[in-house]
Amino acid sequence: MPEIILIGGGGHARVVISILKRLPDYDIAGYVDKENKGRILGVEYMGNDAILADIKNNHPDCHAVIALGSTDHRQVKTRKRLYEHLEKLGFTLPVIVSPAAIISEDVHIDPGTAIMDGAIIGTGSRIGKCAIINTRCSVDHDCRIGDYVHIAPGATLSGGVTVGSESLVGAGATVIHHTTIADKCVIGAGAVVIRDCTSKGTYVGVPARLMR
Ligand code: JB2
Repeated sequence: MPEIILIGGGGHARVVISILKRLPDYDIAGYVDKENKGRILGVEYMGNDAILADIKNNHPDCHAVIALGSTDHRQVKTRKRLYEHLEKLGFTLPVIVSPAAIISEDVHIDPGTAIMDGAIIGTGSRIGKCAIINTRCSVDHDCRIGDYVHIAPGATLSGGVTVGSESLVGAGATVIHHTTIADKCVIGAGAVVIRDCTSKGTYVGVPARLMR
């Protein structure tokens, strides 16, 4: 079985580990974090990011999953930086799909993206690289989700929604059908988006409005 390492050893990483353990696909070799958090769910600490090149040299077929999930916008930048670094080092970043997710026919998901427990992806949807479709999200038919996007737990995207790259959709937010969210937007938890969010910024409330 191919080996996989996790990048990050926090809350989201523990959720990813619990999914990986239910999949028949990988042996978890360890996790890489800025800090040594000891064993997490039985997974050993390997070192900080400086060790990644050595890991790749010693385990040429090792895969990697970026397991940082915070809805803090800085974390999106960190995930992007780490993804580009891991690609340069030659790691493969597979798509991780929870066995408890439902993925319809004719869905395309780019590398490095994780689909968590209870998520539903409707037919015709396209999901970019290194995105997180978190626990119990609903992404209905024909959605377009950009690179590094995080759809937080319980968010609902109706059919034909576009979410631009590096955007975050907060927990429990609702986005009505055929609306577009620009790149680098943050949609607050529980917000209801009924109009396009055309410029980068933070949108909150019901209906969602750009915060000044
Ligand atoms: O550059 C980095 C780096 N920056 C932060 N490289 C590596 N290898 N690791 C990094 N980290 C590590 O990510 C931190 O040291 C920390 O251990 C981990 C982030 O953990 P935290 O628990 O703070 O956040 P999370 O992203 O795992 O989970 C948050 O977001 C999820 C979506 C939590 O708030 C969860 O509750 C939430 N479900």
